[in-house]
Amino acid sequence: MSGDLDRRLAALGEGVALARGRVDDAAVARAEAVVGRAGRRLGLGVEATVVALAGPTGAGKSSLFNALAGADLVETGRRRPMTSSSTAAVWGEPPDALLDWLDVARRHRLDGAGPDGLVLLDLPDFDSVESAHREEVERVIELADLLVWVVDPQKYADAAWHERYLRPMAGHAGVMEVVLNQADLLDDAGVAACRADLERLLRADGLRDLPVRAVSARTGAGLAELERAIAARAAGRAAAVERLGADVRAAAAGLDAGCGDGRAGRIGRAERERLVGALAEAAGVPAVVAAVGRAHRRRGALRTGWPAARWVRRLRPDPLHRLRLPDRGGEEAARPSLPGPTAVQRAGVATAMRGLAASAAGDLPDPWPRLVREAATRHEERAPAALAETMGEVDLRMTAPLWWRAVDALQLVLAGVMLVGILWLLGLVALGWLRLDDVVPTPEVDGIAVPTLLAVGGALAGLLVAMLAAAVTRLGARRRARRADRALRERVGAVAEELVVDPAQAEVAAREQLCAALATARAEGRRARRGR
Ligand SMILES: Nc1nc2c(ncn2[C@@H]2O[C@H](COP(=O)(O)OP(=O)(O)OP(=O)(O)O)[C@@H](O)[C@H]2O)c(=O)[nH]1
Ligand SMILES: [Mg+2]
Repeated sequence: MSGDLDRRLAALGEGVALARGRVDDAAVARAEAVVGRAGRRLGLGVEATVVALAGPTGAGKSSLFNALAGADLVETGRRRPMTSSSTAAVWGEPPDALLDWLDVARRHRLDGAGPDGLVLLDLPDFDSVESAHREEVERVIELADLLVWVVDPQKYADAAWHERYLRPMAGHAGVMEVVLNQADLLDDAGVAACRADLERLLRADGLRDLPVRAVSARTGAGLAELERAIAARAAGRAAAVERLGADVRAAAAGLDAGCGDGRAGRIGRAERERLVGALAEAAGVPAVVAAVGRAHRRRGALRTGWPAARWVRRLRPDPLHRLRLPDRGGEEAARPSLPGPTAVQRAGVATAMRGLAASAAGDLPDPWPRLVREAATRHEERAPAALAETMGEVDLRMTAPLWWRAVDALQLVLAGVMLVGILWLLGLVALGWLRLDDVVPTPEVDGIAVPTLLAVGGALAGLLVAMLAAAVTRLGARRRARRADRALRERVGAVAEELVVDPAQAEVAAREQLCAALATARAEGRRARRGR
């Protein structure tokens, strides 16, 4: 039985860890206290049974305590309040450590026959003018294995008792006894009416199946039954486990945040793509892609363009270098200088993140839609800039195509041809000036002078080759831009997965784990199995 409790306690501990920051802090603290307290109590041995007599002042707790102990151990009387600190009556040999844990200074060891390992506690009143009394009562009723509430015909309807103690412990009916003392003051009909009324009030408090025992500490009526009931609990050696079980169930119920109904949704392709698109825009992917295309065209022109006009291209900087993006990417890449996201782009990212979170949360109940959204949008502010910073790590594969080299060589040859033609023509001009042009005949082809042919032909051929190469380079630039776009978006996708999708899904998974842990802690699994 305690093995089962161990399992439930472990589940509650897991639930506490999962609930922290997600569920109401006070409930988490309460559950954590239960885990700690239960660990201590189990460590002290469940063989002993701690029974506390609690109730309003003058109900007769101390009188009942003495009657059950069979000796006048504590003072009783008309002074209100009478008892100011707790007293223990101890039967058999409960561990000293347990008594130390209960922190009850006054202890009486009883030699007479009685349930072995029973610790009976007389408490001060809970409705005292003395706040110290109330604190002591609250401290001890957390620790006791069985709570015996002692009331009298005047005080059984006390609002403080019902509201402050009974209602919050509605799940603890199994570890409580309710005693209507001073029954000798009423006739039989009065006792019956009182009991019926109190039982009705208890039901209204949520404490079902909790019978009221009418007793009289003065005449001894009903005491034997009460004694037997307490002895039976002590002999069963299950009171501690039952009490802790009730505590664990109540604590688990306190942590239960929307475990009842509703199903999580699924993050579809469309939401992912919308997010990647929005992040890519905000991180400046289109600017990089455009720069890739332009850089390729510029570099192609520098290698394959008409040599005489290449210098014009050199005047403008390389578009990729201007963004401080490396050609091949790498971890050590410098921070690119991309423009930050615009307000519209930021809004786009926020909307996409929220949309994705809503899909992930599906129709989960509160507080999960909010928790999933918070998880998905945790990096909303930082994500675009963080992404932009890593753009340099993406390999843009900006290698020069081999054919550029061949065209470059061809252009050099053609430029050489043109140059030879020009020099030749200049030579002819010089000869003409020296009037030596008739000495050296100028060769001709189809009536056109060879030097002219060389100069003009070389120039025209160079221009033609440059134009053809530019057309092919343009196609290449388009392909490279597409490729870069894919690579960059892949990176954006990975980051989106890491910063948005995974946290959102982790939140949904946390709910599943929390709800499973709480179901185990509440022993619902066991009940369900039994029901099958
Ligand atoms: N008639 C009658 N009087 C009782 C009974 N039990 C206790 N009394 C009297 O009620 C008064 C209060 O009894 P206590 O036992 O001191 O009450 P208590 O609940 O311990 O009170 P506090 O210590 O102040 O919380 C005493 O005068 C008792 O003699 C009973 O069953 N019948
Ligand atoms: Mg008393």
